[in-house]
Amino acid sequence: MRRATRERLEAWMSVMGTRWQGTTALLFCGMGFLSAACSALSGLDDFEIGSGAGAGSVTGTAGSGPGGQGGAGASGGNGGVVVSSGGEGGNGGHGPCQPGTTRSCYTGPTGTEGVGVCRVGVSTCTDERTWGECEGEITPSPELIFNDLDDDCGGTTLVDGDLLVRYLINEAATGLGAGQLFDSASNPMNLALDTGGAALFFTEPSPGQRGLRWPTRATNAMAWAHLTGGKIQQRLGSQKAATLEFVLDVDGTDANMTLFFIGTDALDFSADRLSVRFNELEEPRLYVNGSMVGQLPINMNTTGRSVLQIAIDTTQETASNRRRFYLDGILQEAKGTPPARDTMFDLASSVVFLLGNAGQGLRSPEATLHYAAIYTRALSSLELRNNATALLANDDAP
Ligand SMILES: [Ca+2]
Ligand SMILES: [Ca+2]
Ligand SMILES: [Ca+2]
Repeated sequence: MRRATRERLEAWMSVMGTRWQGTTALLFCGMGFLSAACSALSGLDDFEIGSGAGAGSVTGTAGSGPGGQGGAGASGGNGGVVVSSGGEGGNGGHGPCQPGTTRSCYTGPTGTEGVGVCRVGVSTCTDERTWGECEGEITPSPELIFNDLDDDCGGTTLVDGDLLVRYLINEAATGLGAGQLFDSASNPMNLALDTGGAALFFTEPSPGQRGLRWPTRATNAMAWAHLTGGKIQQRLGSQKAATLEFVLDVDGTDANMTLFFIGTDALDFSADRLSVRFNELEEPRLYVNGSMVGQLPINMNTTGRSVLQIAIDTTQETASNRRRFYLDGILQEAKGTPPARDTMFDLASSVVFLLGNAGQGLRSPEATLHYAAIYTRALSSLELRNNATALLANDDAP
């Protein structure tokens, strides 16, 4: 590659009637032409250019790219002699190295090293002056193992990949605490607390089980945020799959009392685009684009603190698989007509996201919400069971 570049440049210069000379070439480079070729020339003879090397120049610094920074500060000399001093290549690069030397390395996604089970490894410089395999590293693996370890290295023993929002609801043991719910997913969307006249407060019935308590039914207390342009609209809008995950303890609901609401009008529960609300039998129902598409035929007033998970994937051929309801990690037979195949979440005009509800008739349930999360895909049964096991043990720091 390097040879070919040089040959091409020599041929071009020959055509131009110019004898190849380093100085000329470097001046030429200094004019900013053919920067990639110049970068290659600046590394003549002594150095391999990193696979991610970018533009260089006679006075410039090394190219940077996916291969990290491979320094190549160059000074021109007569007769085409180019003296370069190269820096050490970054992670993933193939810059020059001193045979036998070692460095730490990591090939997993940025930000996962040192998190959970993930560890950096060691790479040794080979006789060919390139960095060898990264030995001993541990990179993320699917979070499927019921082992109390963070296998996918996202910070919890839960599935951390494809997470959209996660509210651990551990901000305080009592009272109102920070006054908001913090989203622990990336690019956080925190929720403001509207107490609806003090009808909302933090509680901690047991260690590791902090939650937000609605002490009476039919209030307008809620945690909420504007959606417009935010990550929920961006990553869930027009998609066909998601997982909704809650830890909750329901004490009383009336028809249409709302646990979870994404919709166009906070004051109207029927303006929902994606929501979970209860029927008069205290059974949770899933609504997509304003239609009821699934119902868990279990009175949640009888189940105590529970993990409720709803996995949605409208691409599934089998209708019942387009929404799966799980209670404490166990798949349940659901009622209601599943969504039509390939239904997409219509969030184009959605404006608010609520936990609890300020809607018609003041429709927050009497309940404690310990945890809420959204994923951007339908988690597998194994993943849901893994999460439920962890959340039942601790919904504050799973
Ligand atoms: Ca694990
Ligand atoms: Ca994890
Ligand atoms: Ca909690």
